This record gives sequence, C-alpha cells and structure tokens, in this order.
Amino acid sequence: MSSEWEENILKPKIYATLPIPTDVEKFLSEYCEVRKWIGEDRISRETLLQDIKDVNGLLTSGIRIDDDLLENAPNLKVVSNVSVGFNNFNIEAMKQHNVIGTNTPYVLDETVADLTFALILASARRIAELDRFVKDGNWNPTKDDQLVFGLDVHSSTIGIIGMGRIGEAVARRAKFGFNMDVLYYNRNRKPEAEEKYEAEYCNLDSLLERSDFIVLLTPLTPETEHFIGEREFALMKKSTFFINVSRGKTVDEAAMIRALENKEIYGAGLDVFQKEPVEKDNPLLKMPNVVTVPHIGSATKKTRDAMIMRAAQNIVSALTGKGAIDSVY
Ligand code: 8YV
Repeated sequence: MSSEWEENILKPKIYATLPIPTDVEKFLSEYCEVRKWIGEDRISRETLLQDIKDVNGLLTSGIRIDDDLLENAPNLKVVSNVSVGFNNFNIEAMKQHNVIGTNTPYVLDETVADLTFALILASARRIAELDRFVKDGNWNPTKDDQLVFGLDVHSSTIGIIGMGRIGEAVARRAKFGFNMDVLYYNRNRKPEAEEKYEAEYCNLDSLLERSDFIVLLTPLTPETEHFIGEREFALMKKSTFFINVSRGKTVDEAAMIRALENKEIYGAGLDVFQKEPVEKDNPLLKMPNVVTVPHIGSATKKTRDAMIMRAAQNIVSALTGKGAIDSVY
C-alpha cells in the first residue's frame, strides 16, 4: 500500500492563483497535489512563472497564457479559467504546447443577466447619482421634482449585441419582466430566442439606431476588439443608454467618452473597462450619467463557488482523462 507521500508523487500537480473554497480543495486533493498562491495581492508574473515550473495544471482567472508562460511550464497539460471569457488565452500558443484550455460556462448566465438589468435600471433611473444626492443632504422640498426624473425601462426597446446564453437570459428578463421589444445582433440567427422572446434579428446599424438600451455581450476576440467605436456611437439615439458587460476592449473607450461628453448618448452602465482596475482619473468616473461597477457580473458567492467547482472539475477531468470538460478549443 503506497504512503500518502508516494501517492502525492504519483498525483498530478496543480497550482491555483486564486483562493479555493474548502470543499473544492478537498475535491481537488483526491486527485491532485494542490499548491496555491497564498499572497494577499494578485500574484506577480515573475512569482507565477517561478511557481509553475513543474505543475501539470493551472487553476486561474484573467492570467495571460502565452508562449512565455508555456515555455516556463513544460509539464503543463491544462489551464482552467474560473471565467466564461477566455480572452486571456493565446489559443495558438496553447495548441503549439498541447495544453488544454477550459472555461466555466452556464453556471453564471443568470447572475450576469441580473447585473445587466441592474445597470439598465440604475442608469435609466439614476440610482447611483440620486443615492449620492440624498446622502449628500441635497434632497430639499421642491415645487417641481423634474430634477430627479429618469427614463422608463418598461415598454422600451433593448438591443442585445451577442445573443449567447447570457444574451438569452437578458432577453427573457426584458420580454417577460419589462415588456420590452427585443432586438438582437449576432454572428448567427437564434430561432429559439426569436420564438421564445419575439426577438427580432437585425443588422448592427439598425439595432444601434432603434434601441433605447444597447447591451454589449460579445466575447473579446481579435474580431470584436473596438467593435463599438465612433461610427457606432454616432448611430445611437441621444436618449440611448449603452451597457457593457462583456470586456472593456470590445469598446473604443475614448470614443465612448467623447460620445458621452458630446451628449450623443444619454448615459452608460459599465461593468468592464479598457484597463482594470479603472484608472482613478478616468473621465468616466466623473460623469453622473455613467454607472460604474468593478467587474462584478458573476460576483455572487453562490455563482463564484459554482464557477470554481466547475473549473476544478475541468482540471481533474483533463488530468485524469475522465469526465466531460468545458474545452474552449
Ligand atoms: C470573471 C467574467 O469573474 O466569467 C467571465 O468571463 O468576466 C467574470 O465572471 C472574471 O473574468 C474574473 O476575472
């Protein structure tokens, strides 16, 4: 009967760059020797490259997986993202090094759709701005309260760019929760969504011209970098709100700032930014008609726990060859 020490020698080694709940660590330890970054701050690139020299699996999120890292980890077989987005993967390099890449789809769809609607409601009804207004003691008796008027969400038109699973969850809330007309633009038609939510497929320009709320939900790829820029903002109505819950770089942020400053659009709700954390002097942070949150799309305990368990299952399946995995290529 081999000792635990011998068993650990036999087990594949994995490295986690983010905190792991106890039940997930227990699950992983059954199959792997688990090593983890225990520093207070985000792990530095230098330390990471040092620590993963002999590991077989990497459990992470947002870390750039490129040739440099892969050269440094010759035994690496799998990188498991605790996120549905995988723009941090250099897929060609991973293929070259025969390293599997996995993500965490499905488990966050509803949570991200909730946050999307929170940004729609908060920007249209000026929740963040008026919360500050009240807390700063500016609420005084007035004859006419037009000062605090917002715009209606119910019965308006939503335009969803990127009708994937999260897009459909947003469409469902829009149709059945807010009696909104649903327009969508996507690489391919979604007959089911058209059926279920009376979602109207239209070309990008038509969606941009007709929508009261434009929701960007495309993954970040070389094709979608700066997908929304000067030309697209110029097509939008002056009463339109722009909502970004995808990635900061799918938008030309400078063009968005100009569109807001020139009142080409009415406001925005942003979960993601070109640079994260966003720079303290970013003009967006000074605009009362822009609601900003720190990339919290999937940030509920229940959903993040589900994401990290799914990522753990992916890494074990990839290393043991047993069970399904959410491979991204
Ligand atoms: C992640 C996300 O939490 O899943 C994604 O693609 O953007 C979020 O759910 C984020 O990537 C963490 O860095």
